[in-house]
Amino acid sequence: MTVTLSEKEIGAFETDGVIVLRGIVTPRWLDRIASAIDRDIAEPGPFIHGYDTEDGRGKFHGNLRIWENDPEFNDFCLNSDLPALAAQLMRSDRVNLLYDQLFVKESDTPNPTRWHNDQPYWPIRGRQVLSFWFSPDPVTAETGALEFIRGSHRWDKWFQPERFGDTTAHDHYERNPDYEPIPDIDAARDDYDIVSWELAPGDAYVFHALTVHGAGGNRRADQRRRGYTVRYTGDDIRYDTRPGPNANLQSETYADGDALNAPLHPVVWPAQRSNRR
Ligand SMILES: O=C(O)CCC(=O)C(=O)O
Repeated sequence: MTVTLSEKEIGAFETDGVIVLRGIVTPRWLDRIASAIDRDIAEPGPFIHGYDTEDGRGKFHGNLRIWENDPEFNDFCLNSDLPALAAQLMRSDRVNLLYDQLFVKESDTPNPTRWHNDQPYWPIRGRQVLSFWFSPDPVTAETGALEFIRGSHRWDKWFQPERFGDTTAHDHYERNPDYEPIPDIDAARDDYDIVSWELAPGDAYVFHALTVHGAGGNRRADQRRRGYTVRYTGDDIRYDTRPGPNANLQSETYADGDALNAPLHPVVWPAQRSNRR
C-alpha cells in the first residue's frame, strides 16, 4: 500500500527543495531495477550518453528515456508507488511521467557530477516537477552520494546547461541569454547550505527541478553506484519552446504552452488501468 506522507515531510520538501524518503522502493522492485540497469549497460537504449572517465579508470554510463524500451523500467515508472508519492509532494491532482535516467558510476570512477539544476535542461515551465533518485547499491560519500544546496529551488535561478563530461552523445546545449552560469560552488562551499545523505538500497532522494545538486566520483574500488532517477510533473507544467534544453527531451508534438498530454508523458496519477501490463 502506498505510504501517506506527513505534512511535515511535504512541508520540508517545499521549504528545502530536497528530502530523503527511507525504504520507499521495495526489495522486489530493487531486484528488478538492478537487473534492468545491467541489461541497459550491456545493450543500451537509443539515448545512451556515457561519459569518458577522467583518466581512463572506471566507467560512467548514462542513458535516458529508458522506460520507453524496457518493460521493467516501464512498469516501475508507471505502476510503482512513486506517482502517488509525487502527487502528495507536489499537491497535484494529476501526475505525468516526464522521463527516467541512469547515472551509473562503476567502482573507481573519478568523474564528479558537476553542480547544476535540472529544469534548464528540460523543455517545460511551471513549478510542479520533481525527481526521485535511488540506487540498488549502498550510496555513501565515498561512492558519490548526491549533494544538494538546501532551498536553492527558491532562488528561481536557471543555470546554463553544460555537458557532464566528454561523451558519446551529441549533447550540445544551445545558449539561452536568460540563463546564468553556475557559480563555482566548490570554491566557496561554506557560503552555501550544502546537505547530503547516505542511502541504503530502498531509500530515495526527492528533489525539486530547480534545486542545485551535484555529486563526487565513486572512489571505492569494490562498490558500484548505479543511480536511477525518475522525473514527474504536476498540474501547472506546460511545454516550453525556449532555447537551451536537451534535444532528446524536446518533442514536435507540442506547441509552446501545451499541457503534457502526449504518449511520451503518460498520466500516471490517478493510476490508469491502461498502464498495467
Ligand atoms: O547521479 C548523479 O551523479 C547525478 C544525478 C542528477 O544530476 C539527477 O538525477 O538530476
